[in-house]
Amino acid sequence: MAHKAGYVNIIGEPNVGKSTLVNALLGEKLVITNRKAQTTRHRILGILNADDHQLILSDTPGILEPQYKLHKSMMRAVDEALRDADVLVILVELGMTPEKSELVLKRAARFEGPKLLLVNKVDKGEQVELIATLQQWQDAVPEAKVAAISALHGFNIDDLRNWLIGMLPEHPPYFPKDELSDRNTRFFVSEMIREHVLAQFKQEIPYSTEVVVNSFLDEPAIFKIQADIIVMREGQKGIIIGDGGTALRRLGTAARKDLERFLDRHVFLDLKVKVDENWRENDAKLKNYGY
Ligand SMILES: Nc1nc2c(ncn2[C@@H]2O[C@H](COP(=O)(O)OP(=O)(O)OP(=O)(O)O)[C@@H](O)[C@H]2O)c(=O)[nH]1
Ligand SMILES: [Mg+2]
Repeated sequence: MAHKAGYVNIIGEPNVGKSTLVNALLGEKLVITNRKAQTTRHRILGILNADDHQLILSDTPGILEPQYKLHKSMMRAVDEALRDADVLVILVELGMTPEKSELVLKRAARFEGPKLLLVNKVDKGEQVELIATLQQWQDAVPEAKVAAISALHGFNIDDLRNWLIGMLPEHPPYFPKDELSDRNTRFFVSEMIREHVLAQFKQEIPYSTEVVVNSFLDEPAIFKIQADIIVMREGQKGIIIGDGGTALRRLGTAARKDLERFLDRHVFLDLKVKVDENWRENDAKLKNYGY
């Protein structure tokens, strides 16, 4: 039996649902999602394994005009995804138009392999609007197969998974068959903590925060995790800690519960908040933080 394997790389504007789509195709929550834009900062692979195929899904940061060095690193991750894709998925959402999607379409035009253009969040609109929208995208990207999905509600996801598997080239597996991602547990621990920062805090805080896991001790009955929440100003530190430490305690409790589910073990989570004014602009710091 011939084995199929390949990279299906998903690109699109911030917040269109790329990470939600990766989770939906995997059938489990791997990558973090949030209603705020710029949630994903790295390229992250999610791997779907079966006896005769290996579908490698690549989540990427949303495409934007870089404002600082962190953004530049995020856009390098997108460019890397354009280079090694076997299939490119261009994700847009209902309400967007090709005219206003130049940043994404220009990048997608550089890719010469098979393309899917998927209109996500179709649960939010009417049927007539959808038909016109699909036609608009088909005219703008004639070489792509265009389809409607709802990543959040699972609409067309099973069909999509089958199409994608059908489009994979014959190739031996790229990763051992028991691997679910190219990222390690420690990476997902820091992302889960950051997801709770995104969920609990507003305005500039999500964009100014990085989470660094300093120690991750696997002891018989418990994981002991110490992580720093890095922010850019004293004021942000004060907000994250909250009056008498209440906000930080709430964050710690919520993150710990998620981590216990993920690690299937009791977790002791020690969070510290630190200020590092220019981490988003400093090459050495970005490198140190994995960008
Ligand atoms: N109604 C609806 N909402 C969706 C759908 N898919 C995703 N969302 C929501 O859209 C928001 C953004 O989803 P993400 O998956 O984080 O989007 P993303 O493209 O990965 O965003 P960035 O990583 O910031 O670029 C979240 O609030 C999702 O729940 C959908 O099919 N329908
Ligand atoms: Mg994302």
